[in-house]
Amino acid sequence: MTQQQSGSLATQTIRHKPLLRALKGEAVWPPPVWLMRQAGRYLPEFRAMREQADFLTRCMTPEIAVELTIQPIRRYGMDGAILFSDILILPWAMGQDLRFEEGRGPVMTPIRDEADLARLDEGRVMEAVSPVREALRRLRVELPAEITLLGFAGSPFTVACYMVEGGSSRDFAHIRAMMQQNPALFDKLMAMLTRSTAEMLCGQIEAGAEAVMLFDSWAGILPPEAFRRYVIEPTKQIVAHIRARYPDVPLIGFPRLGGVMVTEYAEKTGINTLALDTVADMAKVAEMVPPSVTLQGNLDPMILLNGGEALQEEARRIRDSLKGRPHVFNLGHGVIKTTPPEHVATLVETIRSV
Ligand code: 1CP
Repeated sequence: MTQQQSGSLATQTIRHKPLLRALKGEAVWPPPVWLMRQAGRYLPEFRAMREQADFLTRCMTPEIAVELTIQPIRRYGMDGAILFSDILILPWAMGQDLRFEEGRGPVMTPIRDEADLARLDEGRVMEAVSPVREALRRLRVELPAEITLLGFAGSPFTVACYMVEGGSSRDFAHIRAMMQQNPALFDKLMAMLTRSTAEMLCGQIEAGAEAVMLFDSWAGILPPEAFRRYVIEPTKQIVAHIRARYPDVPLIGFPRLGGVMVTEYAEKTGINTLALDTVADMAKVAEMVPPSVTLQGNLDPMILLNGGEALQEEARRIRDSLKGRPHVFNLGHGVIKTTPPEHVATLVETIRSV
């Protein structure tokens, strides 16, 4: 299908897609809802599939990735389906090894010097992620028309954190050292990630993603100047690259724990939607960013886990505080794996009963 054709198809169906409308800047009421990590271990049907294949196999087998993407939609009918995949698929596609260990999370051989960097190959990315595009193509066929299909990637800085640390980290000692002691090497890695992230996201859009999200989960560890250089600047480049090819596809940015820097991020990067973490006062941020920017967020995942009256009250408070403003209801971070599944049903019902 050409871009022209998919564009006109999108205009025909957009009326029925509340999430896509909100991401494009319309104040839809009640706000559409989806949740970060809505596919995950809190769902018994997800745990059942988990025994069949390891994490990478699940991401790279279209049948499985499609099923895991659809599971939460089947149960709760969220307005958005986020592709089941991971931000670390990109470094894996470049040739860095990756495995997920129980209790430890992702484990990779770290990138620390020129020789490590030279072993990575941007040229293999598109071929390596072709099963992801196949999953998106199948999802566009299988999902009900009113549900918006979301693609995603990690932002270059957050992906670089995992690549340089070799997995999760508490103090990010190695990446901080590289930024200060070998900025030329770090810049090279960031440039490589910026290019390939933009390309990979264009590939996801071409395969059927109707909007894409950039997860910058560790943006908040940087001081302001570094935040401008390693978070705002690469995001701006990725947005420009995608927008030149797909001007109508909305882009969501999530500069987690970015504090007051999020307003500058919203103004300078060109993203359509600013996703906010739990600590952000959504109504205050709404006063500080242009009214055309949609806000996404930001219920505390702990409140969802604990449930009860407090869950309904807090969900309504956030929803009502943004009435009249383009808003997508979400959490401030991912669903916690011990969350009772019925709390998610309560949340979706609460948001929709007005
Ligand atoms: O089977 C399992 O238990 C593996 C757990 C798991 C899952 C379900 C991982 C490993 N990744 C995922 C899926 C995933 N990851 C999605 C799928 C769609 C959905 O949201 O339902 C998405 C969007 C991500 C994004 C992701 N992966 C982020 C950004 C968002 C965030 O949580 O901050 C990050 C940082 C990762 C890295 C990662 N992958 C997996 C783990 C356990 C981690 C985090 C490690 C850490 O805390 O440092």
